[in-house]
Amino acid sequence: MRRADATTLEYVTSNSQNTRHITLIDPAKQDPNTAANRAMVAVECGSSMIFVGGSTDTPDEVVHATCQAIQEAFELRTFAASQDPESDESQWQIPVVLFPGGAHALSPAADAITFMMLMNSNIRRFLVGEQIRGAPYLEKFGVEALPTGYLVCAPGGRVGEVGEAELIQPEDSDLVHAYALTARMFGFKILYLEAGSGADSQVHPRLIESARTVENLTLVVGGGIRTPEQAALAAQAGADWIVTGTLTEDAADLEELRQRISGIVSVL
Ligand code: 1GP
Repeated sequence: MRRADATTLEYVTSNSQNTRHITLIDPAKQDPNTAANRAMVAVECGSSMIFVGGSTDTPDEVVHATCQAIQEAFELRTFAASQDPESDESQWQIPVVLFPGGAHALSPAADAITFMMLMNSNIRRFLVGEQIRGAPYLEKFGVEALPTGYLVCAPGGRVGEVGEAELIQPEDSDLVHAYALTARMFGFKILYLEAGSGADSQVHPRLIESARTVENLTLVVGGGIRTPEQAALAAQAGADWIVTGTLTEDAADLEELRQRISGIVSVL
């Protein structure tokens, strides 16, 4: 649930001294109740946003049930915190944001959506086609669009394959800079540098540094980040936000998840 006094875009693009952390929850990978428990642990450990999405073929109902379960859990925690003078209810005013694989994976229970153009895709569908299908739905249900340029970097993983992305290679710093400028000139507020979920290497810091030189663009970096050292590398290179997903999915239990997310957040 988002704060009442700011849009999600204001929250995402606001200046923060530290790099902030996003926990990505793929609705295809657990039931809604487990997703809500994981999201609560993530927020307790310092995640500042929840992304819901990832897989390419998850139906609306599953995405919606997951968003609803997380929102209800956060509302209950906000209420509980409001009754306790020791607690800070704003801790639970954390946006739940769709990170869709396409126009099928939407939910009116989300606060916002990363409304993305996969900028280095060779397929029209990922440049503008899915967006045209999704836009009327988002308008109807009042889901806030976060204008995002999405750029898949090597190794790229499944999103690189499905999206037929011309992968950005570690040495392509001029190219990533040109993409970042293009994103800003299109009016995108966010640039998401993606290495692919579960990637065996993260986005090269050189690419993050190059994108960072373009002003007025909030940088989100994800894919293949599993350790505090990797998170620190991305943060030092200039990421405003770091996304982790697989880290949450393959934690054996909530205690292990707590340790993993706390470890990442502690170095940001
Ligand atoms: C995927 O960037 C995200 O879109 C997260 O990747 O699953 O590797 O953390 P991981």
